Amino acid sequence: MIPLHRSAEVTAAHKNGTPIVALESTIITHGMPYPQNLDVARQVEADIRAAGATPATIAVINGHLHIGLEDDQLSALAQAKGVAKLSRADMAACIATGRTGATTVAATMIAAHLAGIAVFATGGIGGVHKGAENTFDISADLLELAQTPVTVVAAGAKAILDVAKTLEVLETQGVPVITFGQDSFPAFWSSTSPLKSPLRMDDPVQIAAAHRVRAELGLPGGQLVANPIPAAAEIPAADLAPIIATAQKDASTHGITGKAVTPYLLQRIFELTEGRSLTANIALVRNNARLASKIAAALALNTA
Ligand code: PSU
Ligand code: MN
Repeated sequence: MIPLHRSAEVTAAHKNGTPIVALESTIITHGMPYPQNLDVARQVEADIRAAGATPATIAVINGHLHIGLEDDQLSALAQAKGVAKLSRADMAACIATGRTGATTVAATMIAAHLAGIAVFATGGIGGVHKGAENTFDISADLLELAQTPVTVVAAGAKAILDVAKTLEVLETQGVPVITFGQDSFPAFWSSTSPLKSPLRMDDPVQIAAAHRVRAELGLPGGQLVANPIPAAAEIPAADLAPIIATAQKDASTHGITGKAVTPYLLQRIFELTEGRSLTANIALVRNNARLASKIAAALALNTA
């Protein structure tokens, strides 16, 4: 099996059976600008430690699969240029050729599962893009949730996606979509959407129990936990709609396709909101890290 390079604190947490929360690295390299990306990555790790769990930021560095980064590695990754964006399709090639790549939700789930980590916190998952009936642009994140047993805590799906179609694909793929503490499915920058969440739970212990029961039933795949952005940090959907429309128009004018679509839209929305989208993004990722820590703690208790 391919060697896993665990950070010192992840190695210790494994030995002690204490909770671990995986974190992706694409959000650092492709989701936010430097230096805010590094500040946020450090802050989210600190939030997880403060909640009594251990953070494991995942990335491929010079062909090595890292489960948990030391601070110098995190800092280098946040500033590196030309880092590959790795989804399920890209991971093996990146490792085989000794390159450096940041893991998306899909690739982070694969690596976390290999490393025995069951809970993962991020900002938003990839989904079905608007216009997917023409472009077929559906994130591999959705199919990963159907096959890899990791519980992913996100703030719902971004309004740059077709959220209704995203929920349909998740349902078809048999992925439980559990919204934490409310009936409405959250829309990333906004705490609510017009869509009802398929499932709701109000207690992280129940979410951990559902994770375990899925495995006991012999069902493959994970769970998507949708955690609404804290109300104080949200951007109303009505404010964002015209901005998203502009960003999407710009993407098509510039011929942006494939893997470049999500990073382009995020960057454009950051510019058009004069940084407000990033402030909201930071608040929701931190909120997700805290909930993921509670779920990981509940799972660790039951498996100890
Ligand atoms: N959502 C964000 N920031 C991000 C991403 C999503 O708010 O950086 C990244 C995640 O890594 C996610 C990926 O897995 O984009 C989805 O990309 P695609 O749509 O190309 O599958
Ligand atoms: Mn895509």
